[in-house]
Amino acid sequence: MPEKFYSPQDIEIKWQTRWDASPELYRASADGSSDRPKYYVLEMLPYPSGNLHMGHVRNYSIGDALARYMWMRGYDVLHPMGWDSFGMPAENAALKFKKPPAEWTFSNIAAMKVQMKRMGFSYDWEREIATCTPEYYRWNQWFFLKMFEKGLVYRKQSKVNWCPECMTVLANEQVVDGCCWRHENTKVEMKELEQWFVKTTAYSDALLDDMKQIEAGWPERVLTMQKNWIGRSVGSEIDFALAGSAEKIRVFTTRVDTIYGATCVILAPEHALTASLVSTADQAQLKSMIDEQARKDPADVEKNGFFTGHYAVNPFSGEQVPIWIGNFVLMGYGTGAIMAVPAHDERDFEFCTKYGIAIRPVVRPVDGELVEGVFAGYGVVMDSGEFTGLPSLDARTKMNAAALAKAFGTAAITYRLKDWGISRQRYWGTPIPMVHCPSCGLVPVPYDQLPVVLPLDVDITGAGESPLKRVPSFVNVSCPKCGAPARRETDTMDTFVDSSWYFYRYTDPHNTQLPFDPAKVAQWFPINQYIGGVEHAILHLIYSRFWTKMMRDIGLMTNDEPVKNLFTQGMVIKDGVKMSKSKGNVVDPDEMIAKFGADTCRLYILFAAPPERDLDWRESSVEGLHRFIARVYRLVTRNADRPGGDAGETNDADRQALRKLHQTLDKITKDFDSRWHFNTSIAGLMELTNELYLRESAMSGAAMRQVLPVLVQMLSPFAPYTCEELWEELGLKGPVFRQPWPVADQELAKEDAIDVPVQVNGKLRGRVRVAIGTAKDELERVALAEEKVLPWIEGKQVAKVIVVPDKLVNIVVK
Ligand code: ANZ
Ligand code: ZN
Ligand code: ZN
Repeated sequence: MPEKFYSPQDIEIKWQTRWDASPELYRASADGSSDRPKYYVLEMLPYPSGNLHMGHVRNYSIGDALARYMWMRGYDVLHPMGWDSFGMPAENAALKFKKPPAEWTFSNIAAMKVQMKRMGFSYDWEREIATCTPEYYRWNQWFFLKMFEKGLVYRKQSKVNWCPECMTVLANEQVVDGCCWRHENTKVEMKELEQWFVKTTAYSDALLDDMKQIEAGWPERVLTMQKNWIGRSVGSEIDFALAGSAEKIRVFTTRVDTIYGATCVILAPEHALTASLVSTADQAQLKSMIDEQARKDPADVEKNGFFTGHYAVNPFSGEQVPIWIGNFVLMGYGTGAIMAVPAHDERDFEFCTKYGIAIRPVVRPVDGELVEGVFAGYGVVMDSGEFTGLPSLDARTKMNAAALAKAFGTAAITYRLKDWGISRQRYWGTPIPMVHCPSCGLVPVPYDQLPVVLPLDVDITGAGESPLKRVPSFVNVSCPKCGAPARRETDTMDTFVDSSWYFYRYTDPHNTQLPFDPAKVAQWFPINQYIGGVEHAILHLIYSRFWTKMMRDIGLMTNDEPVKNLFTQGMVIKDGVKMSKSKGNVVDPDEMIAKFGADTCRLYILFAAPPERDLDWRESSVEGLHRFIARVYRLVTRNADRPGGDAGETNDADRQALRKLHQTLDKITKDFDSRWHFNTSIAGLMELTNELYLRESAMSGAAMRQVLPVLVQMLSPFAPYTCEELWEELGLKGPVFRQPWPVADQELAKEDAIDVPVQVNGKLRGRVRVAIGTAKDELERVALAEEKVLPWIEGKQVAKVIVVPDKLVNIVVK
């Protein structure tokens, strides 16, 4: 058969039409009847902005290659996709284009779904979910009620960003340099509102301890980030009495062993006692400190503070120390009050030096004298009453015991992790299912009244506390308890709620009785492989882990962790910066598809860098990949109907080709099973193709018919369209990605010749190619005659030749 011209558009449209007509191709067994082992591969679901960007394409090309490979390896593969479709951009778009957020969102979803299908991603679209549909978000509400019953959600006063010009609450992303995103010169104010919180801190220890279960499958860097985010600190809480009063100030310290060196107590500006201790003259200063703390990262601000005029009593020494207010002490951590020990803590040192507060060392290094400056390590305690002479850690234990015995303190653990504020004063999100009744107070919406449906006819003006507040039909309800006129909660949920459990819903997306059937989750969880960007290392992945533990504790599952293996892919970079709309350097996947086809696009994105590394986009290499796949196409089509003959009669070209084939197969199988260096997998396929071009005419038809299907199958996870077409050209029954993955024949893969390095006096001077197992004296003879080696031994006396067969020749000359 003459070779065919590679026309990706025709091929891809043809197969896409066929795949669309047979959705069962990509369907995992719904009822667990399949006897294949289960494999759940998941990519992070996108926000439907309207366009796939190359970051998505990369994420999904990696996942799709894996999913197709796992099908071929004999698994029942769950590979779903959905839309993280609540959130602010829809409201911004509504303001800009005067289009309802729902309409904008659903048309974006439709457009992106077309793009995803065009890319040839093998999703089971019957499991598709969109988090902005009542069918989905009713379960957010259901979980909210369950957590409310368990005391895992509660209300408290908390601050929000408020633009006095817009008269609206701003999300953190809408605050630019302390000003409103729409009013460059309007300073954002902080406003106290009652808000809903989820008690993530109830699981602080579980979130840390269960890392053991996932440590083998998660990047270490992500685990470290989570560990720091949770920030468990072991220490003590100690009460300092307020001199001349019954009031006590409780401080948190990790270094109680330094307490005899405490030379002042510092309160956070928002500490409960501050207001009463600060003189009228200093109230203004206090207020500006509070404002600044709300807006700026304390790490970026110079330390400052002032003396209150009051004193606190060190319970160990009885000493009176001044009480200060300090901007680097945070109310949200520990107790909001510290004892400052400037001799042993850098931050305290900076503060006390600035204000001339005494510095008194009380710990010295175990083997040495104290030197100038701060000594922050553990050591031996000195000048500390009965504790003098103890090593730091012993002193800590004894001091904790003493504090407990005398009832002025205790050992204590504190965490950096805070409860999760989920209230948003926005429209496009899940309504919080609560009602405020003037006589009953807070009343949860009964389960049988879920979902609380988000009204669609809402005027988005960008003003007011929340758009929902202006929808009377939504706000005015009768109390579910007493029937009296009541007011519906208008806060909606943070969109991170939606993404905290979506992957469970994929196992049972149409369930109307429960978020999912626990039996189905038991079949598929934990997720075998989750793939996404490292920017989700903390929030999304901590919330998901929290949500799993919460769901486990209400009896929906037995697994402690949602994700067994996590893979974080690198960014897509162009001209030195991240490819993004705001940088104006995006390459549009649609344009690439139109020019080269989806297969080339997928091949390029997997070839250009190992998946975990950043990928530097280069247009010229895209063409290289396109030439490669066209080469494969021509090779296969022109050899597809070469007469077979007996497989037995192999010639030398056959042997060379088969060797390369099985070496490549071995390599690609290993790449999939270990580190996913698809770039080298694809490079291997290029080498194999070159080899086949070289041997083509000498090869037997039988060998060719052995080689081509395997080549096509190996390429198919990366370039599914072209490979499906070639499979058909070869007269084989498809689909190619449901064929069993071939097994590399190690015998055929074995090299029969080998390169042996030749050294002269221990320095590498050349190599010789010999048959494997060449005898010592023959190897020595060849090495001594090697052209590159000759100049180094000519005119010298060969004293000795050391020969290690197949490995090395070392010639010693004098
Ligand atoms: C006295 C002391 C002496 C401290 C010393 C450290 C070294 P980590 O390890 O990060 O948990 N601290 C406590 N509460 C604070 C707050 N609300 N705002 C700012 N700083 C606070 O840090 C614990 C240490 O941070 C505590 O131990 C306290 O300073 C400070 F040689 O107490 B330490
Ligand atoms: Zn504004
Ligand atoms: Zn009531």
